[in-house]
Amino acid sequence: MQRHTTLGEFLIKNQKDFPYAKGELTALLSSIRLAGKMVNQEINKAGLANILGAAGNENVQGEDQMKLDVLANDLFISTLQNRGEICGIGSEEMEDFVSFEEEIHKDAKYVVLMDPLDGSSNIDVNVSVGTIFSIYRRVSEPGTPAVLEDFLQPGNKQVAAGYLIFGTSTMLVYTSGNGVHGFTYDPGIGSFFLSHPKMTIPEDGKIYSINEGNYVHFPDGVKKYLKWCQELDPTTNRPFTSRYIGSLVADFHRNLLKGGIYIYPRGTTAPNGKLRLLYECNPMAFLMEQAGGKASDGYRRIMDLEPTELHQRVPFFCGSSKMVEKAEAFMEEYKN
Ligand code: P6P
Repeated sequence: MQRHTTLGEFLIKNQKDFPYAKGELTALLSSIRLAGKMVNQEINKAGLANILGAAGNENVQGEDQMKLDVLANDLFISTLQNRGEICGIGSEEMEDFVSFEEEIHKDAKYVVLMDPLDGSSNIDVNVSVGTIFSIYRRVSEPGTPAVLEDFLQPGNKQVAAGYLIFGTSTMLVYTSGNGVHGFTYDPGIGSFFLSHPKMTIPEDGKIYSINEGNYVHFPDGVKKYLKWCQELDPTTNRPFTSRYIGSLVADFHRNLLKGGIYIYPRGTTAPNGKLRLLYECNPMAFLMEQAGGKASDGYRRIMDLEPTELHQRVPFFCGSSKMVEKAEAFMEEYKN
């Protein structure tokens, strides 16, 4: 009987691709898979279990912390802490990173940065949300507490990255530097199955994703690019289509499959843009480059930016290489 490969089987078959000790990536992704299943369970019953609505707290970003944000953060931390491979986690939902210092962590070589539930403001209206994760080898000595430098590494040092998207179906999409692979969750069996091997983004596209409500605050280069996208020119498939879900993982996933560009630029209300470098832009940039696309801050490659703070924000241009290059050309021409 023909059947799809499970995530576990795929990881075992391909662990030679992970340039470190055998089985470590499998263990890392297995714990993310387990936490993903638990978060999926909670999201699917959110409307019933009175876990909708703000938890009454604010996260470090000053945003209302939805109850599921808190739950997702706790689930991922408790699951990842039970692995010996990880010595610490940085999360959008926590001001500082946490360091794991139990006996099982004495040989831990990795740290994880994550946005446990991105786009969570969409939960109440039943729109797709996601989890984003980024994995690095620690730079400090194994057996010692994790330090900030373990987390403030440029994106080009990532060993793996991915996301879970909780949409019409739940998927886990990851890369460890050998292409991008997508797995769809079958809740009846409780397993993720390989549904999208070697995902690649079309070199060009005609979908642009940006919150045009902020138009008045955009840099001139973005304004000029948007007007270019909206001009009538059938020879270049214009006008393009505007699609913006307000959930980075959902917009990214659609563009990855169909081609397109996602832009969150700087603006007077967000002088450095809104998205965070370490646990949103870097992991998505790693995936995008592995899928044949590009990711920059409008000028510089995202994965070459040297981080200075755990929650720092950067402008984000990400998608089909030809679309990102066109937007960057406008940014260069109308630099302000
Ligand atoms: P705006 C969600 O809060 C998020 O971080 C991304 O998932 C999403 O693309 C963006 O912010 C939406 O921001 O300002 O357009 O509502």
